[in-house]
Amino acid sequence: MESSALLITLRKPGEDERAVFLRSAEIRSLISTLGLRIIYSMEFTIKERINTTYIGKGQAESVREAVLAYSPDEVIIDAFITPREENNLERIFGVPVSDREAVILAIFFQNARSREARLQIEKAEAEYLRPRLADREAKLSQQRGGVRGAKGEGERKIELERRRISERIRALDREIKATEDVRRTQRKSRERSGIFSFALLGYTNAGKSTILNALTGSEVLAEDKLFATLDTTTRALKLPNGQRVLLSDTVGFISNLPEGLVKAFSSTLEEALSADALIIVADASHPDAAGCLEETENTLRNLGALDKARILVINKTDAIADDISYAALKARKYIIAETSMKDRTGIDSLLSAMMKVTDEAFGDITITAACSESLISDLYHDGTVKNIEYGDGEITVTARMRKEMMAKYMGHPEG
Ligand SMILES: Nc1nc2c(ncn2[C@@H]2O[C@H](COP(=O)(O)OP(=O)(O)OP(=O)(O)O)[C@@H](O)[C@H]2O)c(=O)[nH]1
Ligand SMILES: [Mg+2]
Repeated sequence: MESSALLITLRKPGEDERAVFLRSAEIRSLISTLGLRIIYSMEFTIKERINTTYIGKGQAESVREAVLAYSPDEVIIDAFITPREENNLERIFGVPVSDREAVILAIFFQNARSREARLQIEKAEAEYLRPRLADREAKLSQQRGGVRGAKGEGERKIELERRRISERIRALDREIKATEDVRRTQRKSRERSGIFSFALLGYTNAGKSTILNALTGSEVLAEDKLFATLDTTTRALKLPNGQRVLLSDTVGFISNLPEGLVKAFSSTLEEALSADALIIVADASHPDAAGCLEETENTLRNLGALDKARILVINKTDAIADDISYAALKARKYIIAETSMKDRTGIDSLLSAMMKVTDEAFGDITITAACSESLISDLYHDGTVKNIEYGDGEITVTARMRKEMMAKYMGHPEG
């Protein structure tokens, strides 16, 4: 049977209705991605965070009454609460309490398929749990009152448990590092190959995996679920002008992604961010498409990745939700392609945008030299040879290569 939850959403006094609505819609879709049914929801206005319970005493009391009336399996509060607040609320409500971080962690856990994603999420979860155990320990020692020195049975158990978690985190770190090393080596060899690479990035559920699949004929899992993708997948494709490029799909963004998860998935993202150019996907069917794009841009800016060549794909144009948001997307200073993967429209404009970006990064170079000169073999290595003419002991080669590779040929005849 599906589990049920009582949802608590919060607002600040005088807060904009739209912001409250959007936040509520987001936590609801996170909860439904988890497969939980919301049987009752309550919204509280919070002037200031109340020490030890986050929400006010009267508010907590009314939640307790609702819990008695509706018997949810748990209470979810759309906030980041401290372990201590969580404990206190659990005591008042009599059922487990989860915050926004716990919900997102649970989704990541549910969706982790690869070994690396599983290791990363296990680490994030262990780190989430560790201070929570510490707090339970503090509570126990309070209960022990004035007795100092001798440790209670419960406390010893928690200490053991904490040590076990710390050891597990260290072991996970080692395993994660090993998988990262493998990936880094693969990435290095891809980079050495000189093939131009694009990374698909954007808010979760925007359609990144669907676009990867459509462009490369892959079958990466794409579904109407938040955080369906947790790994970076890279595929090759040939643009209509014959240029071979790589395309990577990766984990999506969301507003207020818990710090632990950002850290856990930073190496996965790092791989995507090493691409030569970004394809940022916006979801026109999202009621706050422009806000989601801003969130994505801010995240990328913080990661130092917003100065690369970039394309904005406005996807799901078959289901535009908000005209103002849509207009705000179109006003962005990007190379823009509008697509509907559902109607299969706009794929050509995306491919054209990709060719425009690669055209800017590549150029043709022609070199005439003796056949035996190493420059000629370098040319084969650094670029794609387009034309060869044989002369008297000489050879004239035209190759297409990245502009930044051309420097060493400059100054050479016809170089
Ligand atoms: N209506 C409509 N739905 C689309 C379109 N493109 C993708 N979708 C649907 O949107 C949902 C999410 O697509 P994904 O490709 O999984 O999105 P994603 O960006 O990879 O999402 P995460 O991996 O969860 O971050 C799926 O149900 C797709 O079928 C589109 O153009 N129009
Ligand atoms: Mg995906």
